[in-house]
Amino acid sequence: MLNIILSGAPGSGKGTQSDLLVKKYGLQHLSTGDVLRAEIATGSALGHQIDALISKGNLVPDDMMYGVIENYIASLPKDCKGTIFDGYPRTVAQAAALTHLLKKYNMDAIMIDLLVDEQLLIQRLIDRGKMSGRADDNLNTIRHRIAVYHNQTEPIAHYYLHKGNYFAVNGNQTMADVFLQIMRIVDRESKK
Ligand code: B4P
Repeated sequence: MLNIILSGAPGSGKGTQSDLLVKKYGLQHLSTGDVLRAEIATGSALGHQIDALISKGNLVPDDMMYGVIENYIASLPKDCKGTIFDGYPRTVAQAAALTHLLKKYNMDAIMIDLLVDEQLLIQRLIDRGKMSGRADDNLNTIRHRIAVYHNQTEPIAHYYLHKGNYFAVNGNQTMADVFLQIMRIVDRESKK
């Protein structure tokens, strides 16, 4: 079993590469962004709280995310080939929580970090915003999300580097070329 944390700045291609990984390797896929947007769509009180944070480009609190991940891991099928954690963890506290939860089931995860130049991130998200209508895909919010990423998410690279589970990928290339790099890592690591 191989669990993969797909990390990177907003617009780095986490969702895009997750879809390719699911098709190629038959892995489960948890996108915390999708889970949060689904809660917003229900119109619940919790959804309103989440919307207020996401639409300004802020992260949802760690304790709120913990419940989502705990329930997800507990509900994984016994014959699961592994999970792609797309956009989780986004803070060092979330990384420590994930290690703890996976350990309960004798599991671990590798981190694949999609590294993309800032100008390209901004361009991709502005382009996506024209189609998706996502409230957080506008220039001011994108800039704030990138700042939040540098402050809160980037430090998790050191956490996984220290654990010996960190792999960087050049995410500036085409979707297919980024996927080739990821496949090389997954094929090698899944044999260990
Ligand atoms: P997410 O839904 O995770 O999304 P994202 O970071 O905006 O984008 P992603 O990296 O998936 O980019 P995509 O593939 O779509 O997060 C949204 C928000 O939810 C966060 O800001 C936060 O508020 C909240 N949240 C989520 N998880 C959380 C957590 N754990 N804790 C707290 N809060 C949390 O790619 C973007 C665009 O680029 C697409 O249009 C795609 O087609 C294009 N693209 C991708 N790869 C490309 C390539 N190689 N070349 C050209 N274009 C490419």
